[in-house]
Amino acid sequence: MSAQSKLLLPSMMCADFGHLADEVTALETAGADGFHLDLMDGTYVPNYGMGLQDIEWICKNATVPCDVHMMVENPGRYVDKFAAMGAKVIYVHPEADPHVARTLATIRELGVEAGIAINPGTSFSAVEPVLSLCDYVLAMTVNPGFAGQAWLDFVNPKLEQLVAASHEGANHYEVLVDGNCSPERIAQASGMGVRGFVLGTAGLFGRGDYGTTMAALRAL
Ligand code: S6P
Ligand code: MG
Repeated sequence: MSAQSKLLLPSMMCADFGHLADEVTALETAGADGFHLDLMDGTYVPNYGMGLQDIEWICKNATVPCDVHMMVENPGRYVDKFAAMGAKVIYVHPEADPHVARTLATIRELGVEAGIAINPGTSFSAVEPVLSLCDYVLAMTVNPGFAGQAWLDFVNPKLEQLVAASHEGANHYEVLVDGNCSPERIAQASGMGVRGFVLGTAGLFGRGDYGTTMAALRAL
């Protein structure tokens, strides 16, 4: 696998919104490589979050890059909003977008890195045609919409396929995982060549000091 260090990305829907500014500072001090910001429309996934104002505030005030994970129908309608907010990466779900190739191209034209987020039930072959349009691939190991779910083991072979194809032919993307990134799962997926991890309740929040926790995850 790559000798590059892991990307550790706290999922801010799991943060304490009563102290958002303090959370951002504490996580940056603890060594976060970026922030993962989830957008949910109550239609594509059965949940709502995060507020546009929250996403904008974090994008504009964080000193590390921000990724926006759009769990919404027809995400192409809104990518310009997140580009204007300063997102470094925008992820869209191909399952939610009838013209995902166009949306990925638009994201890049807006000067943002493009990514797809892939549901557990979506196969490697279903996304293979658009992989060359991606800078990042976010493999979901839980069904999107909620924190605190169990890792779905049937996704593991797809992680290996995505890593194997990541620098083949016209492809140049990094593979990240979203969902139940516990220390054990991070160790397992790192061994497969997965580069980055979205940290929610399984790996970071509610587990004591952020710095100690993140240092332990980085050392795995
Ligand atoms: C929800 C979202 C995720 C969660 C993250 C929570 O589907 O896309 O980013 O915030 O998966 O992590 P955990 O460790 O609670 O499963
Ligand atoms: Mg997410």
